[in-house]
Amino acid sequence: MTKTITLGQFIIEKQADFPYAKGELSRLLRDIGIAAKIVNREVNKAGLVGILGDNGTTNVQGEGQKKLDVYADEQFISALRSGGECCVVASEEHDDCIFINSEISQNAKYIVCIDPLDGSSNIDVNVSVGTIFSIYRRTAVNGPVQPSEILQKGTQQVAAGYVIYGSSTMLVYTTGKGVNGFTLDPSIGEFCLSHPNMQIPRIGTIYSINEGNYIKFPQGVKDYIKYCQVEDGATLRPFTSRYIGSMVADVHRNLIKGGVFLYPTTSSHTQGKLRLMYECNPLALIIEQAGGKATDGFRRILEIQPEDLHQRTPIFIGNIEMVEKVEEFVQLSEVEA
Ligand code: P6P
Repeated sequence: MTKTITLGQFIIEKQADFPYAKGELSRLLRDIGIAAKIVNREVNKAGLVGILGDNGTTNVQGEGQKKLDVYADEQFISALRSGGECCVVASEEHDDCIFINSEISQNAKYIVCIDPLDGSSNIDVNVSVGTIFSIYRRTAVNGPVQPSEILQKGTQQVAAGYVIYGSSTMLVYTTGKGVNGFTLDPSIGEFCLSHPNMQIPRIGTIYSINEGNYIKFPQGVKDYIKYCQVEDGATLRPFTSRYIGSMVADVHRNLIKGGVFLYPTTSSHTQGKLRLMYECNPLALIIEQAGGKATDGFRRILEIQPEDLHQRTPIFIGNIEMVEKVEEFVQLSEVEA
């Protein structure tokens, strides 16, 4: 019988990885874990209480907000506000950053970018949804937080993670020293270590893309999709197509089984659809830490210098070998264009 290690115990044990840490990051991760359990409770009973359906409002993206979108956003912001370790929250659900100017947060040194409930269009049909978070340290020692402190490259993240509300609820995170996964045990209300030191399989045979957009894709992506479908035993093709439409779920599956997730530019999303700060950067850090790769077809996602809080980027993320094959097609078609 292996010893049960809870998320809280694990965070404290790993605190030694950061000799100068005084526990603030540990407490911040704990606060996020608590909010995740509260959101999980509502997601799991969404069909039973009046929390399904539209909220009748739209977010900064102009997307209709689901009641659970708003609920999740409120819960994570409340946990970060009361935890005292976070000075700014940038949420998908808000146009501008939320500055936390409370007495307990006056010396807070962390900035959190969050997508409180990603894939929420799937909620009403009982498909996995997720929370994605990214944590940066302030670059100034004190004084009001400047925009440059918020728009940091993904390489500057001190931690990143996601929660997937699926057949079980898992919290997966990294502080730059490997990736660990925790499964929520409802009988004790704790996230317990279930996937230590996660590594993406070196070989992948799953490609994940919304092929309904095929005619809108760049030629290189079209060529890659056809490459996946060609019979070639030596390269394990044809690959399997799997697309959930919830980025956390698609990336999590590939982390476990191997594969590549693609959300390229399209004629209707000329910069890509997925957001850099609170979707692509955190998932890119996790996948890189798990031995994979994440690019926009030309550049490492984590090296993109953000210009705007809600900016979008194309993303190809998964096994190194599969991502590099996508890059090959994308870059070749650029040269030929
Ligand atoms: P499409 C969900 O709305 C989301 O932001 C991601 O979770 C998901 O990967 C993507 O959009 C799905 O987009 O255009 O395929 O419906």
